[in-house]
Amino acid sequence: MKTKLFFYACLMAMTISSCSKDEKEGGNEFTPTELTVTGKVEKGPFVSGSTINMQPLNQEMNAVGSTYTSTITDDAGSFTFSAATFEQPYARLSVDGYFYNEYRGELSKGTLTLQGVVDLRDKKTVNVNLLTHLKYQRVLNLISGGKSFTDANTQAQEELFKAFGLQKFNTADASQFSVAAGTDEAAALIVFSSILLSKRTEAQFTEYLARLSADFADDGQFTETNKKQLNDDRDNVFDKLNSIRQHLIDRYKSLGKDIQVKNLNAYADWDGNGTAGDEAHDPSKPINLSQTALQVPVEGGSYQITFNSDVPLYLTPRDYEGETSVTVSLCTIGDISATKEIKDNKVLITVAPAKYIQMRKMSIPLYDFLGNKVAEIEISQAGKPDGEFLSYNGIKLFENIAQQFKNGDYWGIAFSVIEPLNFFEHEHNKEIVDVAVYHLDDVLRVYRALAWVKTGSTEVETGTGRASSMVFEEELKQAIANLGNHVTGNCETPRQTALLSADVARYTLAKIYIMNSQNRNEAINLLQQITDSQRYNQSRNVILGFNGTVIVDYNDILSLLPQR
Ligand SMILES: [Ca+2]
Ligand SMILES: [Ca+2]
Repeated sequence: MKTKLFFYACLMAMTISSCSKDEKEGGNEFTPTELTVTGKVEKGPFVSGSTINMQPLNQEMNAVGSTYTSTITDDAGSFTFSAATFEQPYARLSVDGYFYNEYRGELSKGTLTLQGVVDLRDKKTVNVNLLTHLKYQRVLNLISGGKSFTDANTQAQEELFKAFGLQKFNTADASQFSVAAGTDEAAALIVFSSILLSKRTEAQFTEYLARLSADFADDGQFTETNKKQLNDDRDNVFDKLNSIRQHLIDRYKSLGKDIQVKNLNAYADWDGNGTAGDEAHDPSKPINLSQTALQVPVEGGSYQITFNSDVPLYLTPRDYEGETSVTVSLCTIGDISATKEIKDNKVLITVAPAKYIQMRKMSIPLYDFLGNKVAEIEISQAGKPDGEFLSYNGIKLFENIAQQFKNGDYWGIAFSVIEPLNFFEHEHNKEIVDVAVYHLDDVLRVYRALAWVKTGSTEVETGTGRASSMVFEEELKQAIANLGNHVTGNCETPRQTALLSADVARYTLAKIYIMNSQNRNEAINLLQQITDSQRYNQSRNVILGFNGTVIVDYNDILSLLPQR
């Protein structure tokens, strides 16, 4: 299990209002100007009292003049720098404080420093966030290499966005991204920040940011080691996105602000192909399969299904943790045995010969990279009439029943079926198909009732108390309806013991009527159904037996019927 620990970054949104009188946007000339810089820490991580520094810079990004210091003055993270005169339009902003840890839903235990370098001529909202922080050193390096602030800032951003597959956001400067804005950019920033924070402690996070900043600063790229770490971070964050999103919404709500946050799935390069957000299937572009259902014969076969899809498809969902096999205690319920692979927009399926007695069905879901099920192929395979159906437990149970009948241990049978019957009742509710293999629940109920008949008692234990054996009437009627009309005869295998004939249920119910002096006519009727079936005669007289021990004999039935 991945740890639940998660940190969210401190993100500052700083609006900068300027009273500059003589700006030349985009140019290098700048008239010394008095500016009032007001800002806002959006996320409330920088609680009241956290420090904000603003250092004026020259074109070479060297500090000029003294540093201005301010503090966060409210829970919303607002701050103001009183009016000051700037010789150049550049400033480094740095904030030091506690931040909201979204994974834990509490404030961080340690502080964090974030920086950004800004062009104060930009009248738009200027935010300092993890994006601006990570590109900060790179911008400085490029400027010291001779680039203008604008060129350096543009290049550093393009390099950084490329590293995270965020190229489509190139046109908007990261300093305009705002986590609370409800936009695509906000979502991208949230996911980006989440990936960097991942499950780190504050100390680890600070160290990691320093490492990444230094790596990115030299050439606008991350080393293979850091790339791998970032990929691991990305993978770690994937299944936390919903909680991250909710934590953000809740956090802002507690601060009195309702924010919108987009579904975060589309804002990281989950499949590592260089583009974020191209992993999810677009439902408006239907996926066409050449076939959506296969009817496979007993002997199996190989099939090829072609598809076209807007995104690559996968046979297993993301974070797949192996087969979840349904284990059923008495029946072997194997899925259809099939191998499958996807190759060149084709699903190749090879189905093995059927092993099981019953018709089997399975579906092969197809997923996009994010694990959304986007299509499905249904497969059904005919059952093998003499195929397997008992599990090890099933074999043991029916071996035991046969042995107990042989030994005359009828009480033992009556009680040994209680647990498996409870199990079946449970499984019935879940609609697991095993009982339908051969209505093994009905089979067990017939054996239970027959065992009580064999004890000679009309007062029985039902598992919930004592009752008349008439209590078995309804379930025996159900068994007569459900079980096959064939000869069970002398059972030599657990399989034969399990495939009980409805005739045994008819006999058992008739005996119960007779023993309880009830429904005499119906008893006769049931017994006559057995004799009229022509399934038995004087030489084929075993209706039920176990390895030579006869339990129900045709002659027993004849003796119960009135002489014609
Ligand atoms: Ca590097
Ligand atoms: Ca991608």
